Amino acid sequence: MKISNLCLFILTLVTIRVSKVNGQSSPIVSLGSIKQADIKGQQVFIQTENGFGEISVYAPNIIRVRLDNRPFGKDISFAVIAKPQQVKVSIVQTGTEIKITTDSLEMRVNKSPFAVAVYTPDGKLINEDEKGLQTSWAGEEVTSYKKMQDGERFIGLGEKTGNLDRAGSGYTNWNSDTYGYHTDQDPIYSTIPFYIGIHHQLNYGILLDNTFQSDFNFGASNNRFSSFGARGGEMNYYVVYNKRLADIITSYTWLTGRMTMPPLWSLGYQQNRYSYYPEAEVMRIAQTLREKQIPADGITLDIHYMDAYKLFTWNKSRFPDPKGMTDRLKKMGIHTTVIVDPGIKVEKGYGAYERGMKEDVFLKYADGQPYTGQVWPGWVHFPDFTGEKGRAWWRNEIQTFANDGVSGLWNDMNEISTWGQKMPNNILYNYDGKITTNQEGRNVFGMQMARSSYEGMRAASNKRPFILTRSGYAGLQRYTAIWTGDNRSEDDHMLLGVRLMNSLGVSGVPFTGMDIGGFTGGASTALFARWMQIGAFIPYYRNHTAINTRSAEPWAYGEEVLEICRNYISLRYKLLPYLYSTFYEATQNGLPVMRTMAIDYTHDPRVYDTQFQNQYFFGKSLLVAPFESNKAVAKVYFPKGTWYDIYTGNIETGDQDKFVPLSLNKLPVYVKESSIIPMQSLVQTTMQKPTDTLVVNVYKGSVNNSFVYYEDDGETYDYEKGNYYKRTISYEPISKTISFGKSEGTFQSNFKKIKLVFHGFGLISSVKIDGQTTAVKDEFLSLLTPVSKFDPQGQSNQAEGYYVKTVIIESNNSVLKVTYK
Ligand code: NBV
Repeated sequence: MKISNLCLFILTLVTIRVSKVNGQSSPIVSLGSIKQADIKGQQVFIQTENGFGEISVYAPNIIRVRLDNRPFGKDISFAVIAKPQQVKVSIVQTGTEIKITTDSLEMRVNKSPFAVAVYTPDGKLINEDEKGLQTSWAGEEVTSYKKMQDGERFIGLGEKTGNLDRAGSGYTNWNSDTYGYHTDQDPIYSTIPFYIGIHHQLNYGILLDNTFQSDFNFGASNNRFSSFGARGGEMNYYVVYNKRLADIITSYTWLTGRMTMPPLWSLGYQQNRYSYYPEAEVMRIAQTLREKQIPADGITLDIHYMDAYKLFTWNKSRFPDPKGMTDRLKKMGIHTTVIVDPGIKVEKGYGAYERGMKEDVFLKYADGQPYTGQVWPGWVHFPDFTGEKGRAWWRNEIQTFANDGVSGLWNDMNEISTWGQKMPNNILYNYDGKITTNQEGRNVFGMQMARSSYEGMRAASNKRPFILTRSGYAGLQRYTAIWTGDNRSEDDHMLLGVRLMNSLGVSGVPFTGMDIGGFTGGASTALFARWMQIGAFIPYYRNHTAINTRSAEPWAYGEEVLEICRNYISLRYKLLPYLYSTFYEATQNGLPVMRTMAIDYTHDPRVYDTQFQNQYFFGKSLLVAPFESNKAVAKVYFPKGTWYDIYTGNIETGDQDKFVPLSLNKLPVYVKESSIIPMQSLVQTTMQKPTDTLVVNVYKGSVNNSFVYYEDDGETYDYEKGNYYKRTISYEPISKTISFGKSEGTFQSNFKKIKLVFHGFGLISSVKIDGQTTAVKDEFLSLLTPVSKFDPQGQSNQAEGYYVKTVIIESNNSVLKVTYK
């Protein structure tokens, strides 16, 4: 007998033994062996002893595996929007296996028993079924078991607590309202069943596209496998392989879609609390922001704006003239976002209830009675967002907000949250025509509510809406930003929030936020200051706190903290050109705005060290090191390369960690060598025009770099028709050149001049712009105004900063070449 046949024989024996335990048949049912496999184009249709398989090549580096122990049902996905590409693929079948080979990977499907393994084109193992376990069913629950590779790490899975590296942990996806959750609580609000495995200098992604309650095990309580499974439905997963981790995110967001450009105002500072009312209070907050020179772009109204919590109504004694108020706020440069909850009060004569009943849009039981649960308004029904009828109804209802001048919708309580938190499973969901139960519908409800909000607001005008959600499912980034719910005013929560957002980032969601300052409890002065600083470096910068907690506006903690807040909010506004371009990048390749160091330094073990795991990049250049507010000193890890302290210009050499002193005045932020960071002059709102000079900071380095600078009107969808301004800025240290590519698009840039700022270049004797020598100036650069109280060195009012060389360039739209000596 040939060795391979002998192996097969032994393997078959093992399989038989697995399905028999002590001579009795096992309750674990696997697919068994392949009986028939038909190759059709890029697909293989399989019949096994106990079920069915369908393997489809979606792209050279993406393969979908669909398995069931009964004939496949309707193929519906709320996550995946990509259609299989035409791919050059060879599919070869022998007596023992089916080999699917593309330019980027090879999948080998073992016939007896059915098992899959994925390899790189040069034969390195990426991922394989755990022999003897493969995919199996325990009752309705289906699970795929993958061999745990030596030293394998796991990141992603969206909004999940715990460490960056999830090895040794297990997680469940079941969207839940978890007020004041613990830092290791699971599940919380949102489901993204996508993770990235990392081992042996390789990385791959797996998306389990199944909306039932799902479970992921990365070696929790076992040393044999990592597994993913769901408590019903098909095994339906996508394997993604790219050499670079960043490209896996790009591939994943090719499958599940990317965000569209956010309104520029939504990147400005947002002031929030549960709840600001009446109108006079809202206006007082807005005026105070302006008086105290705290740049801001948004105010958010929580549930008290409604009449008895009835959706689509205003409490007229608190808000007699909503349109007038939103207009007045807009004149001050402030946009209004209102909270929307999905529960519609059951009350005769209440318009939304009457219309919803008439149009039959509410979730119901099998006997046709609408499901009734209890939330803020009392007993309510819930629109079924998983069906087109429910979504269309909502799109229409929310027009009232657009008419009232509301710019953003904040989708809350959409897990679905009900008092008691135990929705019965016999509630039916439309699920795009499939009709299913709460078991399959729940996890996708929140995302579909946010989708309806987005589509409704988009239909209302050509203005980009801001949509925020608490609950979601894979692909939510197409419609909405997400925030991490009811966190606590504690140091651990601040840092957990950073990890939650970093994890959402590698799971395809760039627009994320957390309640700055903490929702429950009250932050200490130090914690509040630190949190407000970190907030300047997260995608959605919103301060929020619960009802009956202490005030948490930037001025609520005294003069020094106010100055710290002003410093960092102002810095955020100056960084807007960099941030907006980073968001543009997210729309193009799905890369997040907030990036765990694992994206760029995937195979550096120190990135996963729990003392460094919270460090992250804001965009591609800024390394942020967040620490507890009570620490006086902490270790920062500098990955390979050279790093600049953003405040002092001091150089740190990478590939080592270093103790740095901490002060409440300053958040440690470093700039990666060769970075290009466009900035602008300070404005108090994004509705105010900055000066006409774009400040382009270049940090000396040893590697080539480029930055895609992007600008548009910041508020409409005209950019989709080409009305944008885009140019690539490149830096080449060897030839000592900084060049500005030809601009693309029809939009006229707001900036007529470029101020080029050289950081770390030492003496520059001459700079030429397109061959013409130009004047070089020395300038003292200081990012923060001094706040004396928290300065440990007592250096009081000395502004921290350093000298840089600058040149002014008259900008035009054609190629510009700057050389320096
Ligand atoms: O609408 C009130 C709150 C809101 O402020 C918070 O941000 C949400 O996460 N909402 C939850 C309802 C319940 C709060 C206990």
